Amino acid sequence: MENPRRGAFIVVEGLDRSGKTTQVATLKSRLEAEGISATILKFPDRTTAIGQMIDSYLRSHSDLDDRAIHLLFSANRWELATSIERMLAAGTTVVCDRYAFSGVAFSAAKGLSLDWCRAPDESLPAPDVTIFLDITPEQAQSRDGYGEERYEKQEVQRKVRAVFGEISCEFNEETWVTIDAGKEREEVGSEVWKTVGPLTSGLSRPLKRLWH
Ligand code: NYM
Repeated sequence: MENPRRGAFIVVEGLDRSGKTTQVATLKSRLEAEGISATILKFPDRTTAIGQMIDSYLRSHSDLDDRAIHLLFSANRWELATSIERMLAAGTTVVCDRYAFSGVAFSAAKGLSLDWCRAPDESLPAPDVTIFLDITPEQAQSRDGYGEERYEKQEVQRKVRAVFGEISCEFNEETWVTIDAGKEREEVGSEVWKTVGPLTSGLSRPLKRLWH
């Protein structure tokens, strides 16, 4: 029988090297320790054919027009939209490492308009909460691995952070939670759990759509 309460859709966003991947993995373990079925998704999903084009672009093995790569990032989310909905309906909590907000922030930081950037993601499943791991570009730069991929430059990250700030204004404090990710990993983890804990009993309200 289908679970009457759906799983929660949780998105974790942030600048490059803000600790998203670590926090997403910690969150999944915590959810499972509580007996909650949880799946991690990561965007870009570099395993699909579209994802491989994105991967090549991010590693600077290929060049693409700014609008073309933006649309590929969005298409990469659309390829997984139906499976996200199915997992949520089956009662699984979906934790997503980056989503459409990264899509808008990184492309708008290049000078594309916010409206143009938002359009291709319109009607994707909307997260129940977005956790923004906030870090300064200076803190990010001091972390391991920084600078390996396209966009990992302070001036780009500064612009991206500013666009994330603009996007956050459209949400209330229940749907967009900013956490200082410059703190110790464990402290960030407990703040993440404070946000996610109340959603773990499942939700009966319907899933919303971007950007409504
Ligand atoms: N990125 C990610 C975008 O430019 N648009 C998007 O829609 C998404 C999901 O790709 N610099 C950028 C942000 C990151 C890079 O990095 C992916 P990572 O380390 O795989 O999260």
